[in-house]
Amino acid sequence: MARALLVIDVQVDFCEGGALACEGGAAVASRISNYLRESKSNYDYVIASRDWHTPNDRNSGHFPEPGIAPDYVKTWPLHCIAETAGAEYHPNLDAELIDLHIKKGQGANGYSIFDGVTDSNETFAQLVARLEIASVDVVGIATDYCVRASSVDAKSQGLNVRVITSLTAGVSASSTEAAIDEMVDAGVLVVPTA
Ligand code: VGL
Repeated sequence: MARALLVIDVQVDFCEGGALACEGGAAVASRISNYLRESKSNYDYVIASRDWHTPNDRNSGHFPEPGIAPDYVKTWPLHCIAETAGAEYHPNLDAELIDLHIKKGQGANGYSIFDGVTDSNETFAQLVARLEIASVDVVGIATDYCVRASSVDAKSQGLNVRVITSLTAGVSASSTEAAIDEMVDAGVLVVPTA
């Protein structure tokens, strides 16, 4: 059975200067690159996701109605619009070290990597089954949204799941704390470092 590192949404818009910046995002991107240089051989696959929202569309309520402010809980400023600079991997993430790429959130909230597909339209769940992935370590942005949703889904799909918190950044401290409790309750192993 295989082991994978899931690198969630380390994108320009989720880091400092981006449309939905998470504090520490750019530093997390650098730390993930360093971690990969040291530890890539511990994984059979490195799989990265990107939020890839549909332009000129509310993406199933992920973006507020025009003229309404986002609440930063269920609605968000426009971010990670497909094919735009904000949707690219952050430059501090060494994308050469990624084996497989997943896009999610096309017309949808897409918080979980399980909502995503490869460029050949294989679902993430199909990919996990085909590659016989049994264990995943999860890193990336945001701890309290896409890392949480992806980890909890992976656990509910029967995988062994660890989240490495020093390689994550969150939207807010309070929701990150709540997300860690939720992940632990779901049976995810939450560890500070690998
Ligand atoms: C995310 C909020 C809104 C994430 C995406 O990648 O965690 N958070 N959309």
